[in-house]
Amino acid sequence: MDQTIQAAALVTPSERQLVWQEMEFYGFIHYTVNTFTNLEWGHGSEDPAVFNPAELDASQWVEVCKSAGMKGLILTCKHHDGFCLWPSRYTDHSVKSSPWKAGKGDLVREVADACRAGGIRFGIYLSPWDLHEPTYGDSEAYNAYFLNQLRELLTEYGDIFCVWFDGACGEGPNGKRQVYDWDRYYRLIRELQPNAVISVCGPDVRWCGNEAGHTRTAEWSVVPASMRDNEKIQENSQQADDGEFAKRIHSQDDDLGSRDVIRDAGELVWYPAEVNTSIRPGWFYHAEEDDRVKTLDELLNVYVRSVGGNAAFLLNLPPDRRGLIHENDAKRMGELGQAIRNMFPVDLCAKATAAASSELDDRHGADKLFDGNSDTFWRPLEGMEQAELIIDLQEKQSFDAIILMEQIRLGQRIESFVLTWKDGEEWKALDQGTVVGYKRICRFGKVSARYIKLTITASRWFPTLRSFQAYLSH
Ligand code: FUL
Repeated sequence: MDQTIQAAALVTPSERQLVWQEMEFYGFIHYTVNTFTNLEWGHGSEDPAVFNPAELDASQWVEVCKSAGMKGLILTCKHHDGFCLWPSRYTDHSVKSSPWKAGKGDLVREVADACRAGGIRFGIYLSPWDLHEPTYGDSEAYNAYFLNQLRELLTEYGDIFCVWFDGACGEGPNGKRQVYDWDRYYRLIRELQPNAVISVCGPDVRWCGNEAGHTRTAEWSVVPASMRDNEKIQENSQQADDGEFAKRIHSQDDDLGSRDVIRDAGELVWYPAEVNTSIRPGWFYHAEEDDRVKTLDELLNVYVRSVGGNAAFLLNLPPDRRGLIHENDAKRMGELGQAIRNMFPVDLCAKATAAASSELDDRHGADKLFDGNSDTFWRPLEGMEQAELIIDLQEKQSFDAIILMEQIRLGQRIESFVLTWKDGEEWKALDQGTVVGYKRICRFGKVSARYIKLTITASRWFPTLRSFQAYLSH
């Protein structure tokens, strides 16, 4: 048995990464002075007086997110222009200098409270790059400023599920050069919000490498430790506000974790992917994009390929100058939620049984695929890299989707699989794929069958499976 492959199979997620992965789909809110100046990247010299939404309603944002089935929301508390959506003690460049609520407003609080009231989780985006703050570029002084701001956000707004650090910086050769003290930022987050994941320029959640919603055919959560290198993440991030970056799809390699890649990669880490894109071309609201909201098909496609492709889906919704998510976007989100519910209405495997080519013992039998318990799972004997499961639906049923989930507490192991269905005495092709990981959604033309076969054609050391579900969309 190849030592590297066994070592790869043994790389497992932290508890915070497991909890985060179960969130699957959550929202991004880009809001700041840019919303009022019609820019994507502010300059840092904006007058806080421009920030004055008359109808801002954070509970509408939360309701829109929930209508699509999102389980959380991340707010740009400070974007690159440096304007703070909370009344930070460390700068006046914030909502307290704006006419909104006569300078008494705190948008971070309003959003955090609305999330809590609506039963979804709250996360923060704090841009390390800051075009306003005078200490930026004086590395030590700015690091102290940044840590102070982080401390405010991490101590005054309740539970935070995610701290999202952007890699973008476009200052060019004549710009200020700030050396970020990432380790101190991370230590503070671990101390104050130990359950929060640190994403993108952080060790817990990996940026998928593009902003266009492109997904990999095989998304590995076990990748070389070098993927966590912030310098590299920053190099690949947006460098200029030219409207082009968000459309580019191949900003990173398509294969980050196959046997060929990991064999000589040295240390491996659990670093699962997040796919982030915006519902419109821009991250911030622009009235001229009101008719350029992504179509339902486009959004569904990204949803299935990300959530159903071992990644999480972070979808941006930019509120407008009123302080509301525009009607067109809100409508599309409602449609998306409905379409997702229609795709997976009732699990047809509730009464199914299964026969496996190998089972470790009774506690890891194939019946565990259908018990709805996220802790239990099927696994074969050690060293069985290939396996076969025949699922008996008890009667003939029609279905057009199958969901597979590995028990990722034990790592990510499946490398390829084939699904077939029994037609008389013949097994006919249904679908095939590469990795499974947390979740793989397989969709195909409707078939009617009593028996389905899952053949795991390659895996690392031995595969696990926590759930097998079948659905007929309507
Ligand atoms: C990028 C930023 O430059 C964009 O403005 C946006 O915040 C996006 C999520 O990340 O790198």
